[in-house]
Amino acid sequence: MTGFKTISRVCIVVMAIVLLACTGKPKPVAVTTEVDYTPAPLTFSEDSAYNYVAKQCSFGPRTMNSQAHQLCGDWIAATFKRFGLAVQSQYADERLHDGTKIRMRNIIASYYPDAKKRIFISGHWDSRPWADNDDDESKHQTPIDGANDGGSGIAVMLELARQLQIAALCDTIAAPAIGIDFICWDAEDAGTHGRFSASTWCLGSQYWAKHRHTDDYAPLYGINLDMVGSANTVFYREVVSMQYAPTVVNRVWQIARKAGYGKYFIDAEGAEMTDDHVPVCRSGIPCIDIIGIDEEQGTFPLTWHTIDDNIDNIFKPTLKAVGQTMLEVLFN
Ligand code: AHN
Ligand code: ZN
Repeated sequence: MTGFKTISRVCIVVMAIVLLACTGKPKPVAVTTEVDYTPAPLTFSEDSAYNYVAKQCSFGPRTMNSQAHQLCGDWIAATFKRFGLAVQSQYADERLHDGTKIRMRNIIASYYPDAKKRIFISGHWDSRPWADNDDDESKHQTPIDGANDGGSGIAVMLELARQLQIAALCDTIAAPAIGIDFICWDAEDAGTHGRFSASTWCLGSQYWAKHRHTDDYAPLYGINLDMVGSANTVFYREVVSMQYAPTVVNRVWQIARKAGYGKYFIDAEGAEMTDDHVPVCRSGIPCIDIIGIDEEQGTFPLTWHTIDDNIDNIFKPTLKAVGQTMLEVLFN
């Protein structure tokens, strides 16, 4: 009897802790060292970014080995080139967890390629081949457009590149004096479809972490963007980012707040993510992950890995909040 009581009491305590952990608001974190901040001399266009999402979706789902994937990759590379950046593609042969042979293509676009002092912004450009989180089970084998999951991060990077070209061409604007690389990861989103296995995700960034696109590449830090274009979306200070790059997280979140986007960039710790920043951090470059979370559910955005992750569910104010914050970071 006593034994049973003890066990049930332990169970209740454990359940209470689990419940608290699940339902409790994320832990607030203390804001450390203040950062200097001067508003950027340029305005990020959320309309332009939105159009870049739409364009990517127009090719069809950018799943590995598809024609849409190849054509969209060519368009991404050509667009960065059109904005005056030096573009290279890193190809590699790999296999998905189900054995499918794939040809990966990481696309790297460099602003001020000769600068020694550099940072990078990244995001994945492939889209998931299965809508396996859709309520409708008949859709679980259908590829997704990945407007938010994939498309949004690339769209923000393209618009940043366009803004950098404006800065470079405009006499009255001092363009950033650091090198900036935009890294488009491939094969992020074809991970386990069933039992979760971290190593089956983020194949492009895993490959790059072992084979950087230039031998002596040593950026100060990286910022990865993932699902930055849905409605009701906020960003928490992600666990791995806080472990490997706390000063970068602090800097970005503070700049966001000063630029007026504090309601998107929440000063609280979020969950630990399996994402493209992880292999980068483990390879010795501090990298943070700005990853969208549904503000009410505390989960991934509601269209995540569903067929509803399409252009109709892209929300310009979220693109603006992230894009303008990145522009402020580049100019500060
Ligand atoms: C997982 O889904 C396991 N991790 C988040 C990485 C991701 C997938 N981002 C977008 N899709
Ligand atoms: Zn995904």
